[in-house]
Amino acid sequence: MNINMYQVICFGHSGTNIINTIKSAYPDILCIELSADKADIKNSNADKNILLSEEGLGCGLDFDLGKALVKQNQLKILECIAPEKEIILMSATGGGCSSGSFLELCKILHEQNKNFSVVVSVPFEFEGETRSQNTLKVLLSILDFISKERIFPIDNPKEINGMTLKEIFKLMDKEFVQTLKEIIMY
Ligand SMILES: Nc1nc2c(ncn2[C@@H]2O[C@H](COP(=O)(O)OP(=O)(O)OP(=O)(O)O)[C@@H](O)[C@H]2O)c(=O)[nH]1
Ligand SMILES: [Mg+2]
Repeated sequence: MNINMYQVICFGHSGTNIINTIKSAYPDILCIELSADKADIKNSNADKNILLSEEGLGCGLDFDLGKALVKQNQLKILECIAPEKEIILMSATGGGCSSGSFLELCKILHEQNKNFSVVVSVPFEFEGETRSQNTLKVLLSILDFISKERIFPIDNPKEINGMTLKEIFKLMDKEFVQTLKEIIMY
């Protein structure tokens, strides 16, 4: 299994947790974190971290802001991407970065004729309408930028009774790592 051939790009708060879980399993894989929230960048074990906004307060679930910030930082982001490595974007969609920034980067990579895969999860219904709407926007447009064979969905756990949100998301982080492993082994 040659993890040196791959690079992983993640988004927002969930992105930091996904990357940190990946890094504890595969310390040598190149990871890039994009977030508008300076706390995510501070907590991140990624090799490269890009703070998308100077304020550093996150996107506040604003999909369009997440998109705009990636557009503004396009050159900086493209500079961080290793040209020789396969690109895997991973996102727990629902937030401003994890939906808007993620979708905008898919669009940019498509325009640059770069091949990439995506691994995505969707928010739980109980997380509210705004998050569902953000995810819906991703799902409605993503096929404009990538074919469905390159999209790897993460299922939400069915049995969550008695678990805290933190425990649930930790479980999902592990699913992202498992899917990464499957992509690499394939
Ligand atoms: N795998 C995983 N998913 C998470 C975690 N925390 C939250 N999520 C999921 O990820 C979705 C997006 O949340 P965040 O990552 O916090 O969103 P964000 O991109 O930081 O949003 P903004 O602050 O608006 O930019 C949520 O709706 C949850 O479903 C986590 O630690 N791991
Ligand atoms: Mg956030």
